[in-house]
Amino acid sequence: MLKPIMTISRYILEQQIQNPGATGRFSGLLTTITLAAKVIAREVRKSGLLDILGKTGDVNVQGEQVTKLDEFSHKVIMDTLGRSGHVCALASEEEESIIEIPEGYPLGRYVLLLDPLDGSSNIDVNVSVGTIFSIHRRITREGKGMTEDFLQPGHRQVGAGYVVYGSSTMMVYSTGQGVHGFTLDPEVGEFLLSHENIRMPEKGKIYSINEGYHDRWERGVDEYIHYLKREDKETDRPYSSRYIGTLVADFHRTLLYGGIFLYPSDRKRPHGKLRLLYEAAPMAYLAEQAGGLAITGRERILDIQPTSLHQRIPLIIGSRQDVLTAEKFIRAAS
Ligand code: P6P
Repeated sequence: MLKPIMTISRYILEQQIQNPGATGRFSGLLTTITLAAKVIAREVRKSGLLDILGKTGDVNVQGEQVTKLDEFSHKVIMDTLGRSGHVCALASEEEESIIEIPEGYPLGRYVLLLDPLDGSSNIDVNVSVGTIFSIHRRITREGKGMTEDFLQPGHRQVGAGYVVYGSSTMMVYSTGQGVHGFTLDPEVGEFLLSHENIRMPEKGKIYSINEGYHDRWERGVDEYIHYLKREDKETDRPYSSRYIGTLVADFHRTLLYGGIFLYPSDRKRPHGKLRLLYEAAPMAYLAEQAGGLAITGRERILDIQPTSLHQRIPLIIGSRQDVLTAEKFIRAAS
């Protein structure tokens, strides 16, 4: 029996129909993001065959080596979304300041924040990478978007999602009505609904953290990770350890299988490594929409009032019970 074919474009429209006040602009923005994702997916899939692997020799605002695929993904998104008429400005991990819409193009009522290619250092060894996006309604009244349109707490996002370029290409997003996953069928050239209403398990059996930084961890994190490693049948311990080193891939596994991902603050990085606006906040939005939690270790990610575009934040995210246990260890030790 053939499953009904539900494309992401049709799903977005069906969600819009359920929202009587919708104008279709937000649907248009989401659909344009799927176009950019398809173009990036095509290049990622062929990257081993094209002169698109490796580094450009440039360093981005984060002080990180820019890969050719970073640059390509950034350009694709700027070209498609920048001229879509849906946004009044964009912000990208690859650019120091916000990106204005080219002269002559209409300004939309949303702003879009992106990590165009998360985990790009993994691309040369064929490990999953991803694109992360976050959407806010503009707060300035008119004209070009301003930085203040971007510095909004995560709970005000109107949409967020990611694309994971792995064994298959999947797009996962939420607009506040649950979390839904779509798998790209390259022959059809469409993202097809494959995971409707994803719910994160209440508790998992996998923890994900870069153990190489063990000596830098604060005591509460150290004690929590040791707790997960101790044998205890009652509480399903020890947990398994999985760490891919690409946030999108580590989060995608946590979303589907449950468990916990941690990139905590440590002695070397008192604010952690991950960026609040276009990494932690969109993932926190998805986690909570799927029944999970996301904290810094002491406060809810979605409550944080951003102070700068590229600010870093500690991230502890995953199954509700696991995140609450981690928070208990961290609070008890501080
Ligand atoms: P580390 C990739 O560079 C990234 O920004 C995230 O995708 C990932 O979770 C993290 O950094 C990995 O950092 O320090 O463990 O290599």
